Amino acid sequence: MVHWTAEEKQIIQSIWSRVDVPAVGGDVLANLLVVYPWTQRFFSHFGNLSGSTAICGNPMVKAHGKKVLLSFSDAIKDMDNIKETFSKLSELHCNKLHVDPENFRLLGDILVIVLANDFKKDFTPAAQAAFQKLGAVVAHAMGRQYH
Ligand code: HNI
Repeated sequence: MVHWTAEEKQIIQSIWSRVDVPAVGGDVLANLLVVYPWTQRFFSHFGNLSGSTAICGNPMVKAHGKKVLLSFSDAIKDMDNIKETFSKLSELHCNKLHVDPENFRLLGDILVIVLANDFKKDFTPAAQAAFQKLGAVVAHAMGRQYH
């Protein structure tokens, strides 16, 4: 089981309490689609994804990004049970959506970049390390039902 120090939990929870989940979720997914364009193939039913302006303004991208980030909120509420929190979603992404688990790691990295940009100096090196770890733990949990 992953061990979280009291400090890591505190840093993550205090930053997260200030995160605008719908806005950051939209930004994270939009950035993923712009920076790693091969991820667009999973979202061809989302309408216009031709270029960064279209992606960033696409309401389906915003709505879906919010959904994804709400799962991170669930993980943060119960940091010692992240595997269980993601077991159904892992199954869905493996069996139905066929998303390569490497993409989960990319999404976690983008989340760190978006938070660093939003929080500036408040996103300390310790906060960066804690969120990097959270991204890795979530990616691992999301990849668990793959076979
Ligand atoms: Ni993901 C649906 C959470 C990464 C492609 N995804 C969801 C849903 C949640 C979710 C929640 C909605 C499920 C439902 O409707 O029951 N996704 C997460 C989380 C991560 C993640 C927590 C990362 C850690 N998903 C990704 C990545 C991709 C991805 C990296 C592709 C590159 N997800 C999808 C697709 C759907 C999806 C595709 C279905 C979208 C739809 O509405 O058609």
